[in-house]
Amino acid sequence: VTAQENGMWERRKTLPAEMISRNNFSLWSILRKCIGLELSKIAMPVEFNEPLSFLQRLSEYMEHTHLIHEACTLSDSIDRMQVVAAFAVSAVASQSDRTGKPFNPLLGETYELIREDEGYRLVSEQVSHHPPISAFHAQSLKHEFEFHGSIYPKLKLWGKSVEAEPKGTMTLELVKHKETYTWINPMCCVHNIILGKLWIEQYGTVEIVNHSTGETCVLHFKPCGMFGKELHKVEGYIQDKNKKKRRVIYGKWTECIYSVDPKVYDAHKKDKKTAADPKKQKPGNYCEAEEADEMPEVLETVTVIPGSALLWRITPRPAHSAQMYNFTSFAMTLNELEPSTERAIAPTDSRLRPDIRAMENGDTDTASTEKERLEEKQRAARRERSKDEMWPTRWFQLGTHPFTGAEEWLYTGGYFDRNYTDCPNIY
Ligand code: CLR
Repeated sequence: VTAQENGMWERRKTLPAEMISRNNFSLWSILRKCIGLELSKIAMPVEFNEPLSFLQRLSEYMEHTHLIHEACTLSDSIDRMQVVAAFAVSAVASQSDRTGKPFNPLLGETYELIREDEGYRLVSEQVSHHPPISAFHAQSLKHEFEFHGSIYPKLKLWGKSVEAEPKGTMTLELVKHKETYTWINPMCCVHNIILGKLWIEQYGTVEIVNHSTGETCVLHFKPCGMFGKELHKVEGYIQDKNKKKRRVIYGKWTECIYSVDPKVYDAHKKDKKTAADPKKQKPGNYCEAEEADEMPEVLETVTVIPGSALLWRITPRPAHSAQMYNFTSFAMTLNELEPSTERAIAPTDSRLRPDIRAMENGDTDTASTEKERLEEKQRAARRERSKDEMWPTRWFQLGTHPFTGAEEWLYTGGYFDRNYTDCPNIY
């Protein structure tokens, strides 16, 4: 008896079609004409896309929600912080090797994600077109946590690479502990847009603040550096409100995250320093300007310091991932339309976008014409609105973040009441 016959429905494990090779397209021939332009305004052939909307790609922050549930069960706030730190790292882990460009969401587009098995539901909305801003709000089904924020991906073309700064604050509230944590995600860089193989790097300092206790966690996402030694590494520490270091956090955002006592960490470092021979380092990946910046070979996995606790380990990608935009199993499911009839999604949901659907089915021509049609429809609607008329967002409103004091898109509620009569017609 299959799951279907059993009345049980299983999420799909694969996409309907394999991806189409990009070999015939030179990215640089398109981008060279666009130096200095804002990348979000550049019309790229659909061959460079992946069959997801940016709203769906952002939902991938939720893949490791079990960590939030785990944090909720811990009674010590430092213990909670270390699991929240693991969650913050895990949230960007699916970005590795994901060099497909998600579809720009249309203004007013929404995306919902209900995961009863993981105990949460999420809704997101494209609240601004220029600049592009996506707001999301996730809540646990049992009111244990809320996780929300907005992202304005600010893109810069830097010669051989595209740098994306994810502007926007992530806020995690643990209801039972009356705690609010905030942080800003690391930078994301796509290398080798002129020649060579595209690859993704994330770097920068992420500071997680527990506003209720004053405890912080500083995480350094290391740039790969000249010898590739630091590739994908994340290192940092948790300190209490008196600035005393309480835990060292280390690992790789592509693999795993550990926590260890600072004294144990320092002792281990000292031992290693006397043992290491600097002459053994090979200058492997120093590049001339006209060469590609190959991704350094992953030399070693994370060296575990005895006494460390494993906080998180990545879920391996499925075998067919390479033919499917390097999607994780989680990403494979995001554009699936659930057969259940009682779940009437909003008419603005990303799953109903015909261009993304066509691309998912391997029909690039339809994807391309539909994408153009939708974008033209959006421009026509723009012209209809008078100049000073603000776009009426439906589920989020601009307000003040109660902890950071900054301007923030806040969920106004009610999406799951499923009254969609006044939703805009964007498809
Ligand atoms: C990374 C995780 C951050 C939020 C974020 C913002 C911008 C995104 C980036 C993520 C992933 C990579 C991204 C980028 C915008 C454009 C870029 C999707 C999700 C793609 C890969 C650029 C492709 C274009 C090239 C083919 C030129 O928290």
